[in-house]
Amino acid sequence: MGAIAADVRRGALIVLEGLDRSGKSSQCSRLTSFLHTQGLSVEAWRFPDRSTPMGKMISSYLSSQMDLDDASIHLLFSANRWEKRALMEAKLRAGTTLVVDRYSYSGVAFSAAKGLDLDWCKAPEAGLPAPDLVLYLDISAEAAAERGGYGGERYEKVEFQKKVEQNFKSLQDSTWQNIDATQSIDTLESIIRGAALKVVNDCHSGRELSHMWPVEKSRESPH
Ligand code: NYM
Ligand code: MG
Repeated sequence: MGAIAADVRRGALIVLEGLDRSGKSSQCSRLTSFLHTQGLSVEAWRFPDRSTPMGKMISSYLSSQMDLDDASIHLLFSANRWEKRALMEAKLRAGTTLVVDRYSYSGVAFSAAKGLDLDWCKAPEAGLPAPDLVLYLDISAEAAAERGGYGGERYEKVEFQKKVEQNFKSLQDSTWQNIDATQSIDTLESIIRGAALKVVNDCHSGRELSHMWPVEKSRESPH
């Protein structure tokens, strides 16, 4: 075998996606604690990462303190992932599993819901580390809205979220697992644990880190 062992037992990139109020944040913290109890090196991340200067601009845009051109804020969300790329890759290759609350799929689904071209929205994401597993917490926009209402940020409106939902569904690829998010929190947690352990194991066994966008199974067909 080769002498380069850098990718041996690398961590997994696990992303949770879904509409606002779909339960992603709770499940991300539950999953992170669980993986930690399994003796794994794991960190919880989220996008947008509001702690950086770019993230602070995004945050003021979301709270409507600042207006930005639709294309421009789209690129800013993407740049907020790119500024974390080197660190993400370094952590993964060093064996840390990352549990990430939203990623490129949110980036495309929300911006395209404003009318921007879907393929144009995907372009700046190409080359970022690709998730090994995307857990999509599937809930209708109406059911999500009934969960104690929205927080008042931009995009938190049923009509808009319906478009986001359609876009999410058109972005599904072979790394996705759809999970009915209307199930109980504990049921969801156990489904998510199982899926996560499996992918962590795959990554430990040599599954290579790939980059956005994952090749869709249908496009691999010889026809
Ligand atoms: N959002 C999130 C985007 O529009 N583009 C992106 O690239 C990402 C990561 O930001 N309504 C939207 C989705 C959410 C909002 O996210 C804030 P959160 O998870 O509610 O903090
Ligand atoms: Mg939100």
